[in-house]
Amino acid sequence: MNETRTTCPYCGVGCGVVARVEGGTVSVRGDETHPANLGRLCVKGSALGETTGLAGRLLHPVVDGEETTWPQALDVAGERLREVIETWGPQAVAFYASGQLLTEDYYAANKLMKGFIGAANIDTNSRLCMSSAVVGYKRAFGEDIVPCSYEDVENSDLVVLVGSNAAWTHPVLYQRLVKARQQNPAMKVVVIDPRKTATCDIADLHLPLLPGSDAGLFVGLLNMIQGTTEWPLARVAEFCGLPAEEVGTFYDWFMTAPRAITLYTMGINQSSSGSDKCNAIINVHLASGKFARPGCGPFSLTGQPNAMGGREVGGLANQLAAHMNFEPDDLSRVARFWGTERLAQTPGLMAVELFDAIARGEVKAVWIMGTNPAVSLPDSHAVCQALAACPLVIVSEVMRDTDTSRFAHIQFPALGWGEKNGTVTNSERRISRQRAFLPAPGEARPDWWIIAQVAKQLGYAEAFSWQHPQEIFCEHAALSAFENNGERAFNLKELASLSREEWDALAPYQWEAGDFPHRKIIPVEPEKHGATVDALYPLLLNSGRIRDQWHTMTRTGYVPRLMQHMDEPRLEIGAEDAAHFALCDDQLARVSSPRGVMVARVKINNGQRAGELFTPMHWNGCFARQGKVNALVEGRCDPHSGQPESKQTAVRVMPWQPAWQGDLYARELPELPPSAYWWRKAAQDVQRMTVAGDKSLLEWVMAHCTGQGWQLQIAQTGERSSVLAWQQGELMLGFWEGKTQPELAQAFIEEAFRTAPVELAERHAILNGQRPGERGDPGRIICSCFSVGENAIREAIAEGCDSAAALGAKLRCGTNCGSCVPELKGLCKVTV
Ligand SMILES: Nc1nc2c(c(=O)[nH]1)N[C@H]1C(S)=C(S)[C@@H](COP(=O)(O)OP(=O)(O)OC[C@H]3O[C@@H](n4cnc5c(=O)[nH]c(N)nc54)[C@H](O)[C@@H]3O)O[C@H]1N2
Ligand SMILES: Nc1nc2c(c(=O)[nH]1)N[C@H]1C(S)=C(S)[C@@H](COP(=O)(O)OP(=O)(O)OC[C@H]3O[C@@H](n4cnc5c(=O)[nH]c(N)nc54)[C@H](O)[C@@H]3O)O[C@H]1N2
Ligand code: SF4
Ligand SMILES: [Mo]
Repeated sequence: MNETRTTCPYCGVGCGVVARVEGGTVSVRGDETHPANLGRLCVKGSALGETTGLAGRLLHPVVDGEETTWPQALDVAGERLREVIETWGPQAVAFYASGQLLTEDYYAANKLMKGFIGAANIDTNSRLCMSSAVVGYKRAFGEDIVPCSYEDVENSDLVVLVGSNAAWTHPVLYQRLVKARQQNPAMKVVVIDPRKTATCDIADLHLPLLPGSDAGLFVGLLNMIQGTTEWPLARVAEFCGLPAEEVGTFYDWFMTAPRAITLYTMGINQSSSGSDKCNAIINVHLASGKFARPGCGPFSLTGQPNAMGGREVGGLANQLAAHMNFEPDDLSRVARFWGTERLAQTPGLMAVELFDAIARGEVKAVWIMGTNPAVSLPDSHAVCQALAACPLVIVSEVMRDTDTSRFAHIQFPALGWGEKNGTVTNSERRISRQRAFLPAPGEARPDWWIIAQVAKQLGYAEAFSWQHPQEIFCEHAALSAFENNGERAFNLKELASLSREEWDALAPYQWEAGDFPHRKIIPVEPEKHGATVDALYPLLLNSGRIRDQWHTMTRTGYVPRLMQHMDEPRLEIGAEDAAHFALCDDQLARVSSPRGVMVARVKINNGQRAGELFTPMHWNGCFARQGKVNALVEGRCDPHSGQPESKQTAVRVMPWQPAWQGDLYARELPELPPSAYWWRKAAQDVQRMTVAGDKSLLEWVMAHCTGQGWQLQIAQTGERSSVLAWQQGELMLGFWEGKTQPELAQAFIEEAFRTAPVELAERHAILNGQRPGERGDPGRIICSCFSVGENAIREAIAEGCDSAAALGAKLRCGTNCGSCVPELKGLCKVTV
């Protein structure tokens, strides 16, 4: 049977996926045999089949905007890189890589940069993600070792989630927790997050602490464990803005629970004192003995599918390779192993520094692989300016058009998920295979191959002569074991001599964490965030993830099913703040900081603390005009880890009432005039944008359609206008605008684009945007798995369904991946 066992390319849970190709369509299901998920998948994982199409893919090398051949592109890349190195030295070159590369790709990039180009300027998007966690572990254990497994989460008495919205970001692990808690009623769950998130759904206690104040909470707990008095309850309560009783309850639970585990992610790491916060968490586990035994420990969850693999190969600028550092013995060992005399001797530039160095003209060539820094780095206007001024920008990508690739001089087409072949390591140190089950499209090539080819161009053919990823993996494993007499826990000796067949068949493999011979409590002086809130910028903007999108949306943003839950950047704000700043639900607002501005639609949410806003990190220049939160975020970093404080930015907010708003559907989206704001939305078999502006778009749309030779059909009633453009009975474009957002029957309109010719009688209804005699709008889609909208859910509640389970029985919502269950419960509460 045509089935392949592989691994999900999204979050660090690292679920096993069984992919099946039948007649050109890909379907997936959870792999029952994979220890990370035992058959489960979340919404994103189960929609993987819908992301394997080739629309928008980069399928050929591109040099200076022109498609070209591989030999030509490699020649040019080699020549231009050589010129920079010869003129300016190796420090003028940098790689910016990604926790989404496979271990083999990552190893190759690290070896080329540090080992042969001879500078350590290779950093990765993991700097923005878990570099603080790495510093925390290294300071505490002497090595970057995650001391927990998923089973520990299930077998604990107290599960503390800090700065983690796992219900949406590590959904399958969260579902394992939900189940474990059902089976063990004595288990308690504490969620520590300024916002009330979907993760709070199962919380026995939610501590909505002041942003950035987590270290105070954990230092206070350490004080209690150690019996010292510097941080008594009252001081902690004040520092964290929490009621003392609630802090006391948390401390009691922690002290008395036989086993406790703390899961932490971006609310901790993405902070100007993130490393200290990680140690504050690790400290309480070390001091209480809730460590290195089942159900216990400080568990930093990795975000990306291979963030951990990146740490293993040494993909950060301040690591060497295989858990070795820039120290004399390590340097000598790695140089001998790689057979190089050019090994970089000192750490390189970290992400934010790296882009500053590009801006200053010190780094003259940057090769970006598997990440989209024009969107995801803080202060993105400055990042874009740096890229625009950089003499050589090379981008390895799967997509043709991204915010970053718009600056590329050379674009290398990489193989994507389902096509590439290698390994990834998940949050619990488990190495799994990503296997190819689709043919390589166009001229796309594996990232490791591209790196090896460029290495050859630079004269290092011998060290990069691999023919297959298994050879790279075995070399990496051998390096981890090389002269390793037990001083490095990371040791893949057992895997170093796998044959190609054995590597290909490799079952999920968890490496041993060891017994932590070095355990150090690191003194922490709690600090808050570094953002300055004042009269001009009175609010704190928090940013993070939504349930169904992945990062900069290059893969998830084009899938209709994954856009249903939230199809525009929303600005979440509490009701009182909304009233104070004259904002209504669903209205547009401008949010600005001294760095930049974004436009988002207001969503009143009383889960937000007063003075605080939340908006997704995902939207960018391919999906909206001014929807990018990092335009506002400052590049303020942790001094030890270099990780930016992406979670706290001082901003102000103003309502924006555009003169008109509308929806545009077209077979191909036109480029709108600069006066128009737009949000690109995934739709079935047609392109869609919501638009708004101070000047009506009607005339512009009509002129555009006439210019194409299409026939127009126009309606204007009161403040509403609509235009349909026809070509031989086929609908080419539809545009609806009004003072407020027109309500349209989306499915009906999509269907019209699939029908040819459209009956004359139907056309009037289409012009109205409504299916005759039917209520058009299903409401916001809550359950993405079964496309169940809010309207149907509210109706069912009105008819007597009073729980998520009852809704599931009637409408199926929430019965597959379970991610929407918190929202279903929320609707039951509100509506009843
Ligand atoms: N759906 C989806 N899942 C993903 C991803 C995705 O793009 N989409 N990306 C993956 C990646 S790479 C990562 S790194 C993970 C991230 O996973 P998470 O860290 O769970 O996700 P975020 O939404 O970035 O942030 C988590 C929470 O931190 C809270 N927070 C903000 N400030 C503070 C604070 O001062 N203290 C505390 N305690 N909390 C605070 C925010 O309110 C937010 O709810 O998700 C992974 N999973
Ligand atoms: N304000 C704010 N900013 C943030 C965050 C936040 O919470 N708030 N979170 C930060 C975090 S934790 C992270 S991890 C980053 C994520 O930010 P990015 O890494 O910039 O986001 P992605 O969209 O995952 O970028 C991956 C790119 O690689 C491409 N790609 C996919 N597969 C392959 C492949 O096999 N090979 C190659 N060569 N390319 C491929 C994709 O099309 C995409 O363009 O964002 C960070 N930025
Ligand atoms: S939980 Fe993470 S790894 Fe598992 S299916 Fe969802 S996105 Fe993929
Ligand atoms: Mo991340």
